Amino acid sequence: MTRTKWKAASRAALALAGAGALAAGMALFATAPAAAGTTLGASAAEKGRYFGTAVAGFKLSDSAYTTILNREFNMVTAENEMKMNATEPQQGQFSYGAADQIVNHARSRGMSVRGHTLAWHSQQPGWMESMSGSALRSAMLNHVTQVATHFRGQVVAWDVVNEAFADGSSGGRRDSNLQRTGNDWIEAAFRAARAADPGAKLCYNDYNTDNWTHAKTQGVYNMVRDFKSRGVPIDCVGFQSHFNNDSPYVSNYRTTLSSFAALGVDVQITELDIQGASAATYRSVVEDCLAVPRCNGITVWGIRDSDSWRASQTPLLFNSNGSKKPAYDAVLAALNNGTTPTDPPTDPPTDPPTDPPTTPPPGQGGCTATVSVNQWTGGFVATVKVTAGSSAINGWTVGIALPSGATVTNAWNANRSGSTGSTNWTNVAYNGQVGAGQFTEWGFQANGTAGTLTPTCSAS
Ligand code: 9MR
Repeated sequence: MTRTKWKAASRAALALAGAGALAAGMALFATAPAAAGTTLGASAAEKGRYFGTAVAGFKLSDSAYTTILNREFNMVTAENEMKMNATEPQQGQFSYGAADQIVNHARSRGMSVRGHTLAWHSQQPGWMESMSGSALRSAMLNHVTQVATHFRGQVVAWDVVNEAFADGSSGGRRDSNLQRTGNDWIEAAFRAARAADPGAKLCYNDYNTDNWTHAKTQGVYNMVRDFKSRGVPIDCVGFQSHFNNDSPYVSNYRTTLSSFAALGVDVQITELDIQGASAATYRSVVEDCLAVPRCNGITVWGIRDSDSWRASQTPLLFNSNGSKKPAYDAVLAALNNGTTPTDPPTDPPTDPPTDPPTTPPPGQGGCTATVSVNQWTGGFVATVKVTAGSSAINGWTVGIALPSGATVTNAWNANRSGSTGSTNWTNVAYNGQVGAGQFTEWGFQANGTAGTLTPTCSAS
């Protein structure tokens, strides 16, 4: 909690105490600031974000590795196991064992999963590398459909298309067998992914798109703007953010993140590593994400330096022996916002609640819930945003009355009671703690018609 937030929380607590409404949980809150998170995942969750890592399936038998993974992270990306060559090694023969192992490891421990990746010019299976034209287009779309269907409901976001733009000054597409099937291959992939898993956020993911002035960044930006204007189903943009001496962190990174977010997409830092692991640079990256409300999470590309694809650059948060590096401390502090010199511009208003004294607000500063619906004939996906009020909350309950004929079939990032009529939803382990003014998102899929949904929210 920042000093500003703590002051606001104290004032709110005192106001309520004066009204004789001191709840048991509030007594704790009034005497000490809410504990800062002590792990990356918990601290990110307090800011309504996640903190993830790439996981290599064969390392899940290494207990030093899984100890850190299970303790620190609440989002997982399969480093290689969901790529096209891993999931469809022979055309039409799908192989999910290695990916399922990672997904099960993560989800059974309350972590979420980012899917990486459905369509890419690299790491294609041999049979696909030698294909072209309409046969390749069909094979690619079938791959997207099959894989997204297999993981439907288990993956919160997909890198639908990876690295489709060219390096250098052109700002255009990269040449590849997929690109040669027609410029619309990317939007075709997104439409197939949406149809197969309407509940997953669909992202475009790339590297060297961090510098706002680079042609490649502008090329991706123009594509996303075009997709949004034409209704192509894109929800998010992933910035790999592999920073090194040739492609360093730049101070306009925050401008890049906020400019993309202004197009109406979420932004995520998907493969972060920094040559030499400068603590100051890691801190800047985290601060930049926290300053952009739609930057909803950060994933580092591996746990220990020895796990990195660029191990000799020692770019990660843990030494090869598993100990925390100074960069780890900087990231945790930035997430907790404890030592940052200035508060990020997203701080909520500091006024105490204005409820009349006879109506104690729920929880501490309470919460609000809003819902957005993506309706199609016969079904819909509802994305629900829970925003904490003037104080941090430790848990939330959302009530949603569904119209007759609507039946929930699937949900993510929330526990559910009821699937028709009055439904009640509570936080899962990793998204109950939401900082003052911050938010977390979850959702569900249902048959039928949503109509107008009016959620209620109460905090604990
Ligand atoms: O870290 C991955 C490494 O184990 C693989 O050998 C490599 C093969 O292409 O892919 C690495 O991950 C890449 C990711 O999938 C996409 N962005 C760049 C990553 C680093 O190369």
